[in-house]
Amino acid sequence: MSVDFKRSSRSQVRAISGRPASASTTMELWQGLSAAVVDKIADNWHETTQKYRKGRRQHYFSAEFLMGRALLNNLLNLGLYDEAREAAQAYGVDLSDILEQEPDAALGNGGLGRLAACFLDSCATQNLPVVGYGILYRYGLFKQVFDRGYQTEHPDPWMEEGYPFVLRHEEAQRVVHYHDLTVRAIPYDMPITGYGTDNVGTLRLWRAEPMEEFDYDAFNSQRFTDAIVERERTSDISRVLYPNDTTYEGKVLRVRQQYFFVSASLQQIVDNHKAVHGDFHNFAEYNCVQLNDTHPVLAIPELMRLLMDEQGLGWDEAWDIVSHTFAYTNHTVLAEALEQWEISIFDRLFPRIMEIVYEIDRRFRADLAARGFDQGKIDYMAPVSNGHVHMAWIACYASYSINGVAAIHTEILKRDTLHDWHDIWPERFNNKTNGVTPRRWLNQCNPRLAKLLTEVVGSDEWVRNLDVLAEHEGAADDELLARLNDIKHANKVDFANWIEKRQGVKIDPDAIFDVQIKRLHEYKRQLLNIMYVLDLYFRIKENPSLDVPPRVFIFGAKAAPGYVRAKAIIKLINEVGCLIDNDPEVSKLIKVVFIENYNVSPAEKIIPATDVHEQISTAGKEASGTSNMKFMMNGALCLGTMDGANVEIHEAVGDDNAYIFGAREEELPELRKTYDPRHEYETVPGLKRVLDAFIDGTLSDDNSGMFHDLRVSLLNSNGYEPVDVYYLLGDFADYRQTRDRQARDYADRKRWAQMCWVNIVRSGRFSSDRTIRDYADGPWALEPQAI
Ligand code: AZC
Repeated sequence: MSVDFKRSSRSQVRAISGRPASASTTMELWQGLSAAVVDKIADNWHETTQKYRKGRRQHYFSAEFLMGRALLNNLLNLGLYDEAREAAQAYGVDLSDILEQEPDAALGNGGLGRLAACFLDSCATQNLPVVGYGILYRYGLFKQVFDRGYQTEHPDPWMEEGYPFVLRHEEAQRVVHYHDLTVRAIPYDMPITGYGTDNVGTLRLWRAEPMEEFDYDAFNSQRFTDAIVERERTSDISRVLYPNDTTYEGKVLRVRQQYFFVSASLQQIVDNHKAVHGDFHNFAEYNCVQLNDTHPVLAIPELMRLLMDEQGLGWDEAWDIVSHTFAYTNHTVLAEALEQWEISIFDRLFPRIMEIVYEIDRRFRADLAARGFDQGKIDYMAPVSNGHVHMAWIACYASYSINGVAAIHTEILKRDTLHDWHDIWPERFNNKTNGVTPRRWLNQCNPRLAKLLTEVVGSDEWVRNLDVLAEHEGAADDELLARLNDIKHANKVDFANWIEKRQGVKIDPDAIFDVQIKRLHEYKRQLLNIMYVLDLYFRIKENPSLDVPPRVFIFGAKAAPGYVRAKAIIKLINEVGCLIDNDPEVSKLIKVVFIENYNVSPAEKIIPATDVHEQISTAGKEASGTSNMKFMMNGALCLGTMDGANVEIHEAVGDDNAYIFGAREEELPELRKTYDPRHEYETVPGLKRVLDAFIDGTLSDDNSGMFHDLRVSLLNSNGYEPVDVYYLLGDFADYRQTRDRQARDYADRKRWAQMCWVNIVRSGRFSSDRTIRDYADGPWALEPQAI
């Protein structure tokens, strides 16, 4: 077998480059190794696909899959790592240099997309018959480049040089009809290998192509450009991922994308069911579809259409199937994320779908009226109202299961966001606390810690069953704790080298690495973080002999291109970084580093090197968070509010092993009644100095006024929106105190390591294997199907 893979990769490289491996570029070596992986799994992949066609299966619909890199993950899953390393050596190259060639498949924005990727990994590892369906975006999430501290956005043509991990299946294409356009949907399949199993799952990504290569009539009649334009209009559909995270944008092209992939996927599912089972009476017994947020909710009317118009079922029959097929996951309580589309858009793109939505609406209204609801409530909850189609309401009405992504989030859905639906159909609601895959987020990204865990457990069982770690909590003797500290230090040295090479910044591996990595959003409060740093700067200026441990404050965040305030916060963070760098005294103690173009691959470098992770959202706003779980597994300590999954992490490790601060979700309504940010500004130590620095020339925003606006958003009512919506000034004092205390605690290296160990061994419940088991045992009712 070993000769096998090496030989196969050699011939793949030769076939790709047309040269001997020793004369091929590193990129070609990556291509060749990747192709050899696909070659290796092809038979198992086919067998898995055939097997899954016949039994009950789950279809995971998501507009985003944030996969990151594939080669290393596959090598480790398949046990081919050592052979690949030897092969690389034979070509005179380091395997790690080859791996660095791979572009990130950044087909997602953040948490929601990365969650989908972790889920696929867990489904494959547990032999569950699950297929992911999404869009093969030609351009992934934009590349972020800083220009004088400002974010600029650049296209990410991630597969332009060829990408061996997606396989085009022209023979399985479908046709998607819009009122004004007909396109072909071509599936590209990505193999999803699991750890320690032969099963290979599938992620099917659809790409839009014109019905014919070119409109030859247009060519012949001298309308060359018309022909090209028509072609482009089609390719537009799968051209670009919309770069918004938790905000809804009512772009026609976006709703076209949504319809495109759900229609193509459902056509395939319906055809397959018919081929295997003959008719549709048992469709919902064999198929369930998980809707990852509202983005794929058009699948509901589209399945109605397929069953009625193409398969000849009546409405009631079709509705009975539809209402037993779909399950809906909500990922946010932010009002600005709830998708609603103007009726006129639906009328224009797919009038038949609009007709079906109206009929759903009519029946919903009749149903509620019969239950005695008043007109006001019916209008609010109805699928169609105020000239808009409400995607979340359709999802709630048609789905047999509705879930939130952490315990507190699900409670907020039941109590507030979706409480009207909960009143009527409480049995539909359930919680599925998120998880992350320990393959990528521990075994792969932190080989030193992985080795230690394998030693402690006595095998690599923990990679497939993270819960076993809990049995070894008592293993933490002095020697183990010292090793844990050494591992963290070595990882910090690696990160320091990586960031120096990448961005030219030097950091001290002996400093505390304090990290906040996530999308830039006001509710996530990166602004609160940098306000603390600025306050610390002033405290050190005031008293240069202040006894503070050296610290590096590390940020990674992209802002949606149109989110002006988020971009101002990025600039502010970079400016505070400059202020510190230019100060010879302060820069000896603290430093700010902004990881440019933060993505999955940089996360794999920073997480194993982190001492402290910031999870500081306003309580009630972060549905779950998932980086918190990755950090926990890698032995970093949480500095966080009681929000999202932080609540459950805190529950798992206790007060002694996490740093919790800030107003609680249940306290906030009462606190708000008397909240006066001005008063905080005047009285809370440090606040005034920090906020005044936004406007007194300490920091430069090039006279754009953007820092002034940030200050206004916290202090003065501008008459349009409430002040300090996210309660930064209210939480500042507690944050400062807790963060200071945490930094002091770092000095007791043994005690600190003990806390890290507790976090690691108790992270089992945050494995996505547990989450997927919860789905499989619950709403999916799914059994493993090993080949
Ligand atoms: C995110 C939530 O903000 C985050 O808290 C959660 O952990 C994650 O989903 C996975 O459930 N939401 C999104 O990314 N939402 C959108 C619409 O992008």
